[in-house]
Amino acid sequence: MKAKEHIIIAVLLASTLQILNLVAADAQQASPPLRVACVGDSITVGVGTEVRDLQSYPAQLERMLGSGWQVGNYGVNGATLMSRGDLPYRKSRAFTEVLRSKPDIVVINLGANDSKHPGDGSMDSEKAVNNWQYHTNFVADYLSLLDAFRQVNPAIKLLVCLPAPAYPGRWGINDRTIREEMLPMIREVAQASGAGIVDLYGMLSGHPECFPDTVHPNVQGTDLIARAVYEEIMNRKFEGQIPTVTKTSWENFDEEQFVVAGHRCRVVMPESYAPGKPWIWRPEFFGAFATVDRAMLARGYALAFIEMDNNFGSPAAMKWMDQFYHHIVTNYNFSTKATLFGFSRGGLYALNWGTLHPERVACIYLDAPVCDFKSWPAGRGKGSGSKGDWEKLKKCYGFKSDEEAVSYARNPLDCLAPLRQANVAILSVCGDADKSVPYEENTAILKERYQALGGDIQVILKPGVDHHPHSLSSPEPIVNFILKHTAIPAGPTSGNAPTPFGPVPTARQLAWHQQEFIGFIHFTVNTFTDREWGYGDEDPKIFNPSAFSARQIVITAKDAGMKGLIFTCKHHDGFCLWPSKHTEHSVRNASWKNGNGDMVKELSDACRKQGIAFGVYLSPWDRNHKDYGQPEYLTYYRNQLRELLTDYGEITEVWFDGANGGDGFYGGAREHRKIDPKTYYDWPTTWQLVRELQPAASMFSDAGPDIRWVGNERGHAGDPCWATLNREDFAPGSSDVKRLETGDRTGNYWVPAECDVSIRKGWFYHPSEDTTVKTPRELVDLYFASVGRGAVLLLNLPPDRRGLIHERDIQALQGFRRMLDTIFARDLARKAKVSASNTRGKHPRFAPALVSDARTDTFWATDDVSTNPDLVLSFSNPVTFNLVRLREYLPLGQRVEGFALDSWQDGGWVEFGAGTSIGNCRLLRTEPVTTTRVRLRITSSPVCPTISEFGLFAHDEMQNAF
Ligand code: FUL
Repeated sequence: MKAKEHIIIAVLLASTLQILNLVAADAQQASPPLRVACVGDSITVGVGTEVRDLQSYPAQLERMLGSGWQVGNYGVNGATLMSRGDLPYRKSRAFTEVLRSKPDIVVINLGANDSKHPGDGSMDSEKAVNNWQYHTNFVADYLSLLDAFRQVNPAIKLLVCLPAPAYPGRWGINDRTIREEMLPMIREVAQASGAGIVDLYGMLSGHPECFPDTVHPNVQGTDLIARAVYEEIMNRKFEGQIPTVTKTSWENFDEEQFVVAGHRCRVVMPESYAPGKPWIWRPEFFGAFATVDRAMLARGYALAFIEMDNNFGSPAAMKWMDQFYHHIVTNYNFSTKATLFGFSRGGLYALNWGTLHPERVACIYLDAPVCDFKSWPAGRGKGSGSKGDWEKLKKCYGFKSDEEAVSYARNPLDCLAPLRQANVAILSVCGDADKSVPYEENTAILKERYQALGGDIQVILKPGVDHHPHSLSSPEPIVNFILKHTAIPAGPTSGNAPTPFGPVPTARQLAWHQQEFIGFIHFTVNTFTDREWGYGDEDPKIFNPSAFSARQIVITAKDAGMKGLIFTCKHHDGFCLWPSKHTEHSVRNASWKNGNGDMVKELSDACRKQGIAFGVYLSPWDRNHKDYGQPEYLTYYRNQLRELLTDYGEITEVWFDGANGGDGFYGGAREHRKIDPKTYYDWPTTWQLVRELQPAASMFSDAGPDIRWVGNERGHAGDPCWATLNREDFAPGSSDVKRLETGDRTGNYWVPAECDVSIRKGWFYHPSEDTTVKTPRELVDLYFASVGRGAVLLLNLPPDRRGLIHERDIQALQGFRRMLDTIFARDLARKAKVSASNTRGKHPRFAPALVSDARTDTFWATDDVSTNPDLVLSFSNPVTFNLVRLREYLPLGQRVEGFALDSWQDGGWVEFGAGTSIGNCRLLRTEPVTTTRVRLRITSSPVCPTISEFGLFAHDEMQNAF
């Protein structure tokens, strides 16, 4: 905040708070920050936003208020204002903390949970909570709460919020009760106590778009709340009409403008998105020499921009870029990998940010880039430099002298290794006669160093060209470079795609779907004690695999076709397979490698080397830890998670097990500890940590948020198996397993199922279970019951006491792989002529033939009105098959609810199969069918279908191959 504004705010506040003699600017400079305490329920916590510590209303308020202020979030999920409510705020720890913090201002947003009563059927009777029965205490309870705040600071400013509306009420929250009964009571409280009112009810009425789950505001909603509170603190009236997102346009494309971290941002959206929602991020010079930007927009890429003029890729700019990236990935669901453009000084931003987060970068296109600020703006080489810019650069990097600046060791040219490690490809387009940013001092060195590291860099040198013009007269090579590295094949660029239906997968979920088959590795002290659940008192010394080989494990998995591995870094016994700084109960005290081993490191490195993904399992239940059951344990758990998500490269999946509480060692207490799985773990906070540290990682639990447990450990998905779920009805370790198997057709989140099952009887290796290894055919059946119903198969391979996958398991896996490869070796549909009763806009982009082009990013679609179309595969000679594979195009949601299959027999259609959900993949085994025509009929779909595959195969029983 500027000094002048600061003084004005201080003056306003001083008058409100009746604090005298605080207004002198000098005194204000030295005074401690003014403290605002935000007291409330889940809306204050930020439930409903993706990144709470940035997007909850208190976080936004703190940014608005700027320096000199401190805003504390004291929200408590589910809290009630009334002390006889089911979760009284006054009994929470947060309340004690607010009092202890002696705030200058308290903002109270409570009441929604007090409105709960079962009267109007908005909640099922099982969970019936009746808080409103105590409503006669509401005013008195509110006044006494305000009194408690006044007692710790008599000069306190109190602001009471009229709760936000509910669209309609859920979880028993009753909108009518709030509107008709509670609002007048809160007004009465304000009048009696002299508190100010923030009218969230009025401001947010008529804005259901701010409440995707009907109760919790999204980031637009929390932004409005923050503004209203801000204005009230400043004693100004806020009408709530300032839109957080301004809809504009750029070159006839829809554009949205908004503010992140105080910087103006813009996102230009393509007419329809390419699969995975790829995006171009220019950190400087939006719209200049934009030939490539236009070409990419036409191909379905979005353009994104945060204005950071004159910051030269400084460390501060990196922080704003981080916030912007979070905003884009979470609010727009764009790909977690950005394509960075670095024009001229933009090179500093693109390369610096890419180096910090190489796993978030698809590729980098540079154009006459600055790769070392000593060349420009310092002008220490043969270029002219720019004196003014050099001064600005020193200031924003915080350099005190020229010497300090030129000895800076973190120019992009000095830090290329992380980009290389993540295989980020770079293209640089330059003029060889650039007098401002000389080629020799920038791209030439970049090329030499990146190549020396083994990096992929391509340079297009324009003879005789100076710094301008940028780009190429024909942008083809640049466009192709981007297409190649974002894995989007060049294709038709127009045609109006159908509107997505219901919840759709995020980029991270799409990447997870594509894996289809992954592996679990269960390994810990149990392997040496012959148990399934360790008690937590095991001597770490017993962990001593005699011939552990991460390579053998990873290669076994990869050869079986697994696209990733999830490792039990810590199971319920609490023993950590990495040397955690937070406990002694780890490999550091094992006999293995004399305590010098780190198995998480070895396995994650091996996965990366073999090109498969790596995920972590960190058991929430810890039978070793003394604090298990107490709040302190949560800090321990999150510290461990932080280690795993920081020190081991990219993590694609984080697995939160539902098994919880019971007997254990617990630091010597040896007792039974019971926790409430719904409340103890405060999952939203942990989930947020994962989002911050590994935004591309999918999180698994009974309640998602990204992937759900399938409800059984047999490896079977339900039939149907919907990818959608009302995930608020679930909590890790507390769920309706039948519903997890099928999902909720009308679910409001995309939370697809993952089927975990072990290749043997147990999850850990036991010699006595060598005879229980599943046969190849059993494994194929599991594949059909999981992948074949749209889920991912997570198959456990337990290393034995040597630290190797046992020979019997390997044999079974090899047999399984051979069977699958044989089954899917030949898709008979590839040679069919394909026709359909309807093709969307008769456009080739949606042609029926796209169902058999062996690609999942193309699809057949029909006009919006055609919801029961059919599609026919015709063959010149009869074909015989007994397996059908169908796939929907997931980015547009799960659309089909019923389908049937017919074959042409003796001059008529005969139905030979039918089903309900399709989703990512539906495998249907049938009796052998011989025919010249096969028909797919969509029998039920609320909207036009989008089908990306219709394949015909012959499975093992027909081939007699096994
Ligand atoms: C369960 C655990 O209790 C088992 O030991 C195993 O880790 C399995 C994958 O999840 O809940």
